[in-house]
Amino acid sequence: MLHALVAVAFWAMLPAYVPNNAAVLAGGGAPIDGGWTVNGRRLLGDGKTWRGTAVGTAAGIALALALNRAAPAAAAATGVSLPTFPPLAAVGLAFGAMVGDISASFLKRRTGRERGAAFPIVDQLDFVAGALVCAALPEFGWVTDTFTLPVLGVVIVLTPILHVVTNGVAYLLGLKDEPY
Ligand code: CTP
Ligand code: MG
Ligand code: K
Repeated sequence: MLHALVAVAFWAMLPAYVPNNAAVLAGGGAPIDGGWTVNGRRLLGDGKTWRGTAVGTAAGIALALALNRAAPAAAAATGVSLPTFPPLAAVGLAFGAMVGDISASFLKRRTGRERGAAFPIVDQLDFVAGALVCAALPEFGWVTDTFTLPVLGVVIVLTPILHVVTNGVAYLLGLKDEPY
């Protein structure tokens, strides 16, 4: 029972998890805010780039399409009914994860946090909120069918743990400047 919930939660959120990690690998180049400041603080900061956002979104969409192909075999192997991603849900999850992360940077700058500063809980769940909202806009029924309350509960508990572990590993590998 719990293993099925965890499997569905992880599977359904994967297209939203991967964009952040792909953005870290691809990041660099022109910042989205073009250096703009508001009240002396950057609108978003140098950590949110066009390239990171584009590559992150593309990676999430590509992963969703790969999961769609793998779903029958994965379901047979695990005995768990795993969801497939309608195209607009795939785009919403991947792009929404980036939008959530970018929105958090906007909030960080407005609250005086410099680029790279930690913002506990927001750092760990911003992309979940962005992904679910942006997937629900075009595919509301799919989101409510897939992310039932128990699945959503697992997502909210599991995501911060995964986030801390993957970012810690990326930091140790020298891919990321901070371990969060
Ligand atoms: N990145 C990017 N574009 C994005 C998101 C991330 O290029 N849309 C890259 C940047 O190189 C960024 C790194 O991934 O520095 C780590 O991402 P993150 O921790 O989200 O950014 P921070 O540098 O910590 O900046 P912020 O304080 O605004 O979150
Ligand atoms: Mg950071
Ligand atoms: K972040």
